[in-house]
Formats: sequence, structure tokens, C-alpha cells
Amino acid sequence: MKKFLDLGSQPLANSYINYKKLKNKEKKFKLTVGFDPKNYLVSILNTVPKEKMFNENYPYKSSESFTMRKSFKDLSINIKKKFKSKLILEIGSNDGAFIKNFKKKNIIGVEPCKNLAKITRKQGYKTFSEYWDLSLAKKISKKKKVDIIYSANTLSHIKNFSEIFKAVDLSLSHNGILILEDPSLLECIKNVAYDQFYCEHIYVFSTIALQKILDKFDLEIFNIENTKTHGGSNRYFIKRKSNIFYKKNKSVNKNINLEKGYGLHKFSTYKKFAKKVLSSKNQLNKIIKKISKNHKKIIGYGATAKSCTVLNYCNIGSKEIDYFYDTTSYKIGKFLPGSKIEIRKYKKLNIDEVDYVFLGAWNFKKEIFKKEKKFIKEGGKFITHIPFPKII
Ligand code: DWN
Repeated sequence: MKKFLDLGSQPLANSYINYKKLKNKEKKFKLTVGFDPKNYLVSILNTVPKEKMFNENYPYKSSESFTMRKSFKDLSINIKKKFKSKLILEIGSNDGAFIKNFKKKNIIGVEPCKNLAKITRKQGYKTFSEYWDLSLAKKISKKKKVDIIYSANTLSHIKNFSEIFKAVDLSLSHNGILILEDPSLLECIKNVAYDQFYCEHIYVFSTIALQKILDKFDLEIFNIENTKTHGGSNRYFIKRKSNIFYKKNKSVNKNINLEKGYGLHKFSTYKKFAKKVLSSKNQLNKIIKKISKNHKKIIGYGATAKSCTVLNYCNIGSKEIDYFYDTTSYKIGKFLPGSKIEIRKYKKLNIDEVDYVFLGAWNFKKEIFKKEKKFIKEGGKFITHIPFPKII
């Protein structure tokens, strides 16, 4: 693994701080990112035990944005149309944004974060509150194999993916398919979205890296959908190599060629990216300094896990950003890790209260701009660092 990026010392991205614990010392870890030239895999170099991140206090809920609810709903319509599946399993079902689009008897959720699993269980969906592994796969598929396994924004969080694919093989029916969806490395590199790297995102996958992993498990990608969610993601449709039911679609080679054309198989591409990241940090600091000098007020919008990387890497704190707005009940009243910026309950942006808004949830820019039309019309400005720091 060759290191190419150093994002400094970082707290756990989703460990929002209670007021009472604000003065306590936070645990930090070194956030560095590397590239393996043999298998093209890009990953963070120091990992944190999963139990420290994914437990009964997990704050993130997929259902919080309209964009994600719609994306899962659209996918569920397509699955019902294209595949005759009797039983679906979702690994990382979070608060049920995907599974709730199916009949309860047709879908099973797997969600190790107990607070989230509780939500879908309460709604009547069968949910296993365990980490996805061989013993769980055995338990689930004892009576009946699964026709579709879906997992969004989860594989990138699991260090030992070898166990994942063995468990998939055990539980998937002969002609069953696996659908994986994660942020695209190509979009991350193109957009200088260095905030896709934090403790939970152990990997940011490219097609060329994922195919190499799948090869070892006799699995292959037969279709790829490029989606706009989370700053540009890839939805991979995967089958057993022995399954001749599905033909390989043109999208697979198209994505591979785009990635190779951009140089995702070369270390030099990542070195260039690292230079752009440093320049992004300098530019963002310049913008914020200039605004602060003019005594204008900046707040943040969307206290994301990604914001943790940006704020801590760029040394931005409560002197620069007054507070963040967020809709997630668990985050409200707490403080962002490291930067210790307060998180307040969202209310519509008002030009009489705020001058500039840092887009923590830049991946929902379209949804947010639609919601804040009035603020924009009245001269309110946003600050984004994607693809390069600027005022909008
Ligand atoms: O992979 C992961 C992704 C899927 O979710 C996890 N490791 C953790 C989490 O990452 P994130 O926090 O960077 O995700 P989001 O989806 O960019 O977070 C959006 C945040 O912004 C949420 O806290 C909700 C909030 N929000 C808001 O307050 N108003 C979002 C929208 C759209 C809004 O209008």
C-alpha cells in the first residue's frame, strides 16, 4: 500500500459531542490514504474497530433526505420490474429507507446499529441486529436462499470483505444477484472530494478494484448504473460467473475505460490528487478568512461525517463557523467532533440572520438549493469546497 494523502489527526467522524463532555479530550487517529498498485484498491491506512463506530448510538439516518428516499424508491421499482425475486436481503438496512418499499414478507434487513434496527423492527420488518458474517448468513439461509442481496454505502465500511463475499455465496440462490452501491472513486478524485475519506470509509471503490476482489470469489459485474447520490456513486449488479442468465452489459467496459482513461490504475494520479487537496485547503481557508475579516456570519448546513474531515483538516472551528443546521434529531444540541461547532435544529435560512452558508452536505446541493430558494433570491450565499472552494 503506497501512501499518497495525509489528512492529519482526526476524531471519529460520527462521534458528536454532548455539551457536558465538550471539555473532555477526544480520541483521535491518523487519517492517511493509500493506493495498492497490485489490486488498484484505495483505502485509509489506519482503521478503527467496527464496534467503536457502528453501535447502538449510530446517528446517521438514510431517510433524512428526500434525494435518498427517492433513490431507494426508484431502485425498488426497478427491482420489482426486472427481477422476479421472492426474497431480498439488505446488508446495512439503516432506518429502512430501502426495505420499506417492499412487502414485509419479501425482505430481511441486517443492521448492526441497534438503535436503527429497532426502527425497522418496530415497523414490522424482520431485522437482524448483527454484523454481516458467515454465521449470520448460515442462520438466515438455513430454510430458504435469498434471490437478491442489496447493500448501499456499507461494503466501503467493512475491512474484511473476504468474509462478506463468502457469506453472500452461502446465502444467495443459484441465479441470485448481488447489488452493491458505494461512492465512486472516479467521482471522488475528479471532484477533489477528499472528505469521502474518514474512519468509516475504509475503502472508496473503483470498478477496476472491485472486479479484482470479486474475481477471487467467482463473482463478476454484469451491469453498472452511475448514480448521482453521495456525490456520484456506482451501483454494481453482480452475479456468479457460472450464471449465464444475465449478459454483461456495455456499461461495465465503459466504466473500466473511463477509470483507466483517468489513470485510476496509476499511483501518479493519486499524487496529483493529493496536491489538489492541499490547494483546496488553502483556498477554502482564504475564502473563510476574507469573510470573517468583513465581520459576516457563516453557518454550516448538514453536519455530515464528511464535514468532520474538512473542518479538522482545514483547522476550521467555532471561531469561523457559528453553528451548523441539521435535521437529524440525534445530532441536534451536540457539537461536531474535533471542530466543536454547535449543531442546531434546522430552520429555513434567513438573510437577516445569516450571510454565508458552508455546504457540509454538498452532495445534496440540488435538494438544499430548492429548499432555500428564498434565501438565495434575497442575496444569501453558499460556500462549497467541491470541486474547488468557491462562493455560490
Ligand atoms: O457512508 C455513509 C453515508 C451514506 O452517510 C456513512 N459513513 C455516514 C453518512 O455520511 P454523511 O454524514 O457524510 O452523509 P450525508 O448523507 O451527506 O449526511 C447529510 C446530513 O445532512 C445528515 O445529517 C442530514 C443533513 N441534512 C439536513 O440537515 N438538511 C440533509 C439534507 C438533505 C437537508 O436538507
